[in-house]
Amino acid sequence: MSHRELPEDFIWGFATAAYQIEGAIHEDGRGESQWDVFCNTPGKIADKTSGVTACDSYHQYQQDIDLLKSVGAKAYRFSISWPRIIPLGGRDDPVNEAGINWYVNFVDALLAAGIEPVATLFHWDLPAELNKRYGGPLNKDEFTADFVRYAKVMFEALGSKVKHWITFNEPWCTSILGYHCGIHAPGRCSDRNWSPEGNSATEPWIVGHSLLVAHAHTVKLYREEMKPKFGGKIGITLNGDWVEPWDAKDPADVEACQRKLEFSIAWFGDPVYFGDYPASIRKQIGDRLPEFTEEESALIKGSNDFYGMNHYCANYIRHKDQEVADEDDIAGNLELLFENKAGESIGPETQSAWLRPYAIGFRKLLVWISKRYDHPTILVTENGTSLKAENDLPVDELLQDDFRAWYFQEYIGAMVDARCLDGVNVIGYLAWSLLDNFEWAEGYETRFGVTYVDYEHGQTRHPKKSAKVIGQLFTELTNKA
Ligand code: GBH
Repeated sequence: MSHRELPEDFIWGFATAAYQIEGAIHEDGRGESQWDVFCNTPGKIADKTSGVTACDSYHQYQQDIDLLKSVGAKAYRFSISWPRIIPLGGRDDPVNEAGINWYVNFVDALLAAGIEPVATLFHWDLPAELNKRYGGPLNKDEFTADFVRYAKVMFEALGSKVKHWITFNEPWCTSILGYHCGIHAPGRCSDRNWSPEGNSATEPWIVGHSLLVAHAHTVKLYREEMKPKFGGKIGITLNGDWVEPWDAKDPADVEACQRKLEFSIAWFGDPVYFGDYPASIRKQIGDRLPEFTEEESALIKGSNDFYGMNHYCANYIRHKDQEVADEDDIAGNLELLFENKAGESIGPETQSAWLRPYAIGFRKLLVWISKRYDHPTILVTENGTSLKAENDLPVDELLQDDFRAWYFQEYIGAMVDARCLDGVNVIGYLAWSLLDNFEWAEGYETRFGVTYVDYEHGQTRHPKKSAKVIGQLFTELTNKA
């Protein structure tokens, strides 16, 4: 294939997540989510908001589908709210038919519009009851059994309609943000000024382990019971940013870059493709890192039909001189910086403190993943940006989001290069996000949508320039026969 073309069946579209867009948290028998609890805890969400209404997509889903159609999108990634399906969460708890029906209707509406559904089973909204009962993913066996049962219920309801399934969205975020920094639900960490409970040195590693084991058992079930009947594919979505050395001439910084990729990506990727954790993590974390039993290791190895890739930005990495890493270090004993030794910035500021665009990093990371895991099929499940102070703009200016349009042009271009020039097997791309939405601890002040959502006037939707730009780009890229 020559430069700058994508196949006609390239899966492109947009992504969202249930808690960030649905609202309607008390409707149709939905149970309590750990994010309801976290948002109700004073001091946790920047603008003191929650997902109580969000984008109201529970009611306005047809508008969402119309938006997708209007730009020509081929696919839509959404997540399923576990507490809508099994309000208390557990394997012996009642299933809520009304919750299941909502997703069945929604998927039927997507299919009627000619849009392929990509479903995520877990985008962070754990039924709150499971934390109370046994600590959620801190308890591997209970969590795995409950998650597999929930997955089975959804496979049975949607197995004939949904052909791409994602077990967990960004296990790194669940583990680190939820149990190390405590800035996401359930908000646990060692800092007693922030959380009454938690241990930042041990719990993230336990939680990550549980998620991997639950993923493996869910994939086994899908492959045994669903695949023969319906075909379809299943994988896990991992987040990961690119890295450049602070001092490219210092081998310790170059080495630290690899370590950073291993601590953020290979922590989950290596078990999924090789059956065990990277040596660098084992070395630093020692016996705080759980071990896979032989059975678990065999089960988890090879448990991706495709690699779900979320990617946003890049950092400069500088090694630390201290020999022994701090006990609560989770990055690989190094510093993340926005400037290199020469004082050059990695990319422009956005509204998100962690996000600096650096599009060539996307291409480099696609190649890195492709090499490390022997050319897996990659589905980009998220990529996007916020804009500095976008929320303060008058609406007419906000709709002209040139910066976001530029970001997507650069990043999609980098992906096309990775596919066409480097031979990376990327089969799809889902932009984050279809809508401005509840940006977790940052509330609604940070917008990631290609659609402006007017929270003050009935959550009405107004497409931004970037929506059209993405539509045009993919239409061109996929139409060159
Ligand atoms: C995605 O995560 C989420 O899947 C999505 O729900 C969210 O809305 C979207 O990004 C935009 O944020 O706080 O300095 O430790 C993105 C991956 C990785 C980005 C961790 C924030 C936090 C770094 N995230 N990162 S820090």
